[in-house]
Amino acid sequence: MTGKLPFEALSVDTLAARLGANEALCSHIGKDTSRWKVREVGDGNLNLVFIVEGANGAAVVKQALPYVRLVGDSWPLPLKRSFFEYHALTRQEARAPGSVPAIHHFDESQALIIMEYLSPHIILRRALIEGRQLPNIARDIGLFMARTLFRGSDLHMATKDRKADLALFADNVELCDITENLVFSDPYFDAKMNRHTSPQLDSIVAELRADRDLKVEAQRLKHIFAANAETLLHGDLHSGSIMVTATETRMIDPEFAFYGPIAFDVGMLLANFWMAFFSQRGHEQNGKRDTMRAYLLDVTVDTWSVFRTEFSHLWRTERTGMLYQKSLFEDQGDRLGAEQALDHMLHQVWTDMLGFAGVEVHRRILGLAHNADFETIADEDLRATCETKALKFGRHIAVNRRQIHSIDEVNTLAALIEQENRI
Ligand code: SR1
Ligand code: MG
Repeated sequence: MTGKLPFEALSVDTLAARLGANEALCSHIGKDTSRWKVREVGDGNLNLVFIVEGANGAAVVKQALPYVRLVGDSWPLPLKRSFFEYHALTRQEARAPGSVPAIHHFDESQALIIMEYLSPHIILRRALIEGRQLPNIARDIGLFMARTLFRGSDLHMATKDRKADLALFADNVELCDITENLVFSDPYFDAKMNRHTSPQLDSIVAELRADRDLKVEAQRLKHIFAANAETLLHGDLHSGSIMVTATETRMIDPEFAFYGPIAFDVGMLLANFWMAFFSQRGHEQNGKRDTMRAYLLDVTVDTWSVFRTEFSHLWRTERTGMLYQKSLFEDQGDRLGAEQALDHMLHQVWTDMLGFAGVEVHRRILGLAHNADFETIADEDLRATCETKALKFGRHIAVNRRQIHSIDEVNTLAALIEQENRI
């Protein structure tokens, strides 16, 4: 395919004819298209995703559609998100090598990326719903976040390069707009596309929407999200954007990438572990999930700890950008000054991270885009019980984030709410 043809969505039936001459694809899976097997496996909210198997291997072909797949063509969405995804993947690979799928080919006009087929990886969210404990996720995701978020910022990059990237990703307007509305505003009023488990949640939903402190906090967080262009974010780092095996972890789908606050990726990710925690009660048909619950809380502790430790390490060894220059601190014999500034920064990330986590929990239960952790609980009363606990937890950490000082404190609260002893 040349890059000049007008956009046309691929299908299982047309893919081999359309991409049969693509050198990158052929070199990875074999050029005999009569032996290609194509499956469409996309179950996300936005795009088409195909797995193409040939005589010599397999690859993934991901193509953006000119609308939101979840809603249909009544909600147009530009193809350029594929461009941002491609550029985010190349930066993530450079900053955290081995953490994302390898890119084989990018075609801007067809909005498609051909990339490594990760096998036998499955989506992390699915693994957590099934009650599987992955030993390395906290380490792998904690490192990924620290490395990409530190190395994409003015703490590390040459200011000219960072400003060029800031300008490049600033055009990802429509995907930012989705987050700005779906995460920070829609859950807190009766927005058109919202839905929730009804009638079970009706009263708590009304309570949350009437909660002035919560609404103000959500808008303060939206303000930080929109105004604090600190680093290149993944932008949609939830457990559905991570693929795992027992030992390997890869981050996928950074089409929401843009320059925003460090705390956003961290908060969204931890929120998804806390939602997995609160949903376990709904997945206990084959036995109690007590050890899974304990595992999930341990994962939040370890992820935060790995993130903090690696971020601190990079602060001490790779602080080459224009912020908190070594010339002001270490080079003046003031190592403690640099440590003080680091503490300050990590404290800010901690506080904002809790807020972002709180609103992420809310939007997955009250907004348009729900998650399978709760959605796959068929018994609606049981689902609503799990969701109610998560909503209370989310409200508490968002509104009280400045008074919460440790992740153990957060997890003690989560455990008490889960046991219905608190709030
Ligand atoms: C209309 S898109 C809904 C959600 O799907 C994506 O994965 C993002 O999380 C977005 O908010
Ligand atoms: Mg996605």
